[in-house]
Amino acid sequence: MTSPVITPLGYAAGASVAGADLRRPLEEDAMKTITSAWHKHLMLVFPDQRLSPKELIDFTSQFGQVERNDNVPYYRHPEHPEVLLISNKTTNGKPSQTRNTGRNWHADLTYTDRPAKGSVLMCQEKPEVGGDTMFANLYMAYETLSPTIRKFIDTLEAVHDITLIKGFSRRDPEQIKEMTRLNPPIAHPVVPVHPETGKKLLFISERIRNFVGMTEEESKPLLDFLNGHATSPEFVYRHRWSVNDVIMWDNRATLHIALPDFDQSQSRHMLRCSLLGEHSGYVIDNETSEISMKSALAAIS
Ligand SMILES: O=C(O)CCC(=O)C(=O)O
Ligand SMILES: [Fe+2]
Repeated sequence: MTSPVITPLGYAAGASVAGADLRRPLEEDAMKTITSAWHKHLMLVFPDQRLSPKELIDFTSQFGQVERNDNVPYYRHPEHPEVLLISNKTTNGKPSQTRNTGRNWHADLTYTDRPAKGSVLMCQEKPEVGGDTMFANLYMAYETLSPTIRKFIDTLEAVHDITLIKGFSRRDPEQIKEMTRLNPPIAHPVVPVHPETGKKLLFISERIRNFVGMTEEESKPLLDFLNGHATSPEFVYRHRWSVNDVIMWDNRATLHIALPDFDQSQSRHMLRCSLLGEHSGYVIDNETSEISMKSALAAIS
């Protein structure tokens, strides 16, 4: 079989992969080509793939262990817990709880102790125009910071908080309660080393509340700066979907955002599988937040 052909789509991220049929197991050579393109381009597009949920899981499982989504146990495919339904379609007259998923810059599952290694998203239905998804390259974000700020953030940890998902408070109250219980605030390093490429990156997100040891007030200007910097247009690839696109991103080295730039009366229906990431971070317990509280009080006294 011929090797897949990789064509870059953007400078910061994105490449398309032709000549691979994702319904079949990838041969060793194809796997090597795709994995190295994934690390280099961070986000790959496989056009014209029409996968069943099971085939999507099987494809994903070639890159690692597939996440079962136990931390967000509501939006799963009824027969396949590994598959999340990201959709604006109503079911039994009820609006979908995922109709506004991904509306701020984030990486998947950073509110858990195993942020996803990668995610695979397949487009089954899309609006006539818009409904694009953007990806930002977090290596470039880190490498373009000044040495002084890099030194300051190199040892920082950030508190990721599920309640900062945009539109979270408008979801079903019972589900909010349970998801908040399952996912207490958790700290992850701001500058991790990517386990496969060995490179440092800026692991920022709009779902961070504060930096560990800093108050929210102290954290906000730096957070705003780092989020704005990481998502500068020159670090971003914007994907305009076609039906039957399967995309796969490196969730450890990118942020993404799903844009609401489309006619909401038209269907947008996607299936997502994620890869289980490595263990990272620690839950913010009372003692840690007490330290933040004391410094917050010190700041105003
Ligand atoms: O619907 C999209 O384009 C992406 C939504 C999202 O953030 C995700 O599936 O992880
Ligand atoms: Fe996401």
